[in-house]
Amino acid sequence: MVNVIGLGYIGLPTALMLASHGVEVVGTDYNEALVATLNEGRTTFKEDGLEELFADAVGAGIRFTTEYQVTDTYIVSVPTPYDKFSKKVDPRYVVAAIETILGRCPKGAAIVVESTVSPGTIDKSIRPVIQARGFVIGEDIHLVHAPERIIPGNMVYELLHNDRTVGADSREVGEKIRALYASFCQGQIVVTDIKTAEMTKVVENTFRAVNIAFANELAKICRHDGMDVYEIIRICNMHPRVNILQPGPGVGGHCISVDPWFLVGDYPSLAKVIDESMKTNDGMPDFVLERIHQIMLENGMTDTSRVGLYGLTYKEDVDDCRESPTLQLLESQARHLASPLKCYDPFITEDLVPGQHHELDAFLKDVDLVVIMVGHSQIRQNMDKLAGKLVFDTRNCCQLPGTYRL
Ligand code: SAJ
Repeated sequence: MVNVIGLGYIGLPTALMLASHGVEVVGTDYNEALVATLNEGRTTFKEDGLEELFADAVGAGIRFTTEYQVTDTYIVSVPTPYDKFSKKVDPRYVVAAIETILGRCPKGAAIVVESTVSPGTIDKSIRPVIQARGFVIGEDIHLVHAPERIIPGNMVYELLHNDRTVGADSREVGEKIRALYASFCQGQIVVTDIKTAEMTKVVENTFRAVNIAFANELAKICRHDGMDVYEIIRICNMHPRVNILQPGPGVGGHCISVDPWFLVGDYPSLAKVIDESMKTNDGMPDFVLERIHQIMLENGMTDTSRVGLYGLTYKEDVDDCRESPTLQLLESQARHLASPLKCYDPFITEDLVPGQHHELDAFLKDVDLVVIMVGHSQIRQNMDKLAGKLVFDTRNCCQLPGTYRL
């Protein structure tokens, strides 16, 4: 039996996938409300194919509980935030989960850490915790790091098809865990050592962050001198060895906006390009705010309460607002201006911020300048509703004449 600890964006789909492929699984989370929701037969976030996967897993006998189980295999997928001052990974949730596991696991159990950690974290923060309890690693406990690579918005497909990395101290344990993931994963599963696995995960997300920062910097250069950044990137990307990502209003989510900081925190004098890139991306919500002011000035607008931000989530067609550029922009704006901007997101039903609407038509009626912060399918399919409004599109998805861009 596999006990999956942490039933969030990664742990839940992983547990469901294992269960629906014949593995006996118990999912554990300390959040009682979350466990109750799952036990009532409801999923806790929206994702293509998740409902069907959930039904399959429930049919196959998956159980959800707040209790840690006694078993020989644990998968830990709890959050790893970063300390905003030191920029280093904060492994406290992983450590707490491991300590609880150690309180009940049998001798010889394998603990697979899926949570993203910076290179060396398992050596520095996890091994000492295990050793302090008198366990011999490699005999009493086997440690594995198997970081996840699935992208929100396409998680179920990517869980099945992406290649994976398994880092272990010994080949034998690595192969055992590879076989577990191979129960559902159709991609290649590379077995390597733990520190390499830690570093590859952080590097993958850093590569994407740096590429987006490059696109954001190009957007600023092009804005400065009246060039069309989207057309320039489109043409450059026709070169067989160029692949530039898209500029945007900032970088959110719990991965690309967080993981690269781990390298800056651990290697401050070496990670220069990464540091600058993260600052560029973090500065984008303020850049958008400045553009909003310029556009208001150009159009003789003075009332900020007639400005509306479309989209609160960190990217299109997900319901996740962690590190969302819109929330960062609103925080910045609150420090400068009296009346709050209006906002709306079809994926966010609860009241999250002041000035929030819950219906597209009412939102549009209430504003003169619409700022597209997120290119949800909803707005892409309803562009005609923006006719007659001033539109500032930070995602390059609106073709209406006169649309302002980054
Ligand atoms: N973004 C841009 N321009 C782009 C692409 C993205 O501004 O061209 C922005 C998005 O709007 C969003 C942020 O970047 O705010 C991050 O979104 P994303 O779609 O790039 O990535 P995530 O955070 O949803 O998922 C990433 C993925 N990593 C890589 O592609 C290397 C995913 O595969 C990882 O599993 C995930 O991080 C994770 O959990 O680490």
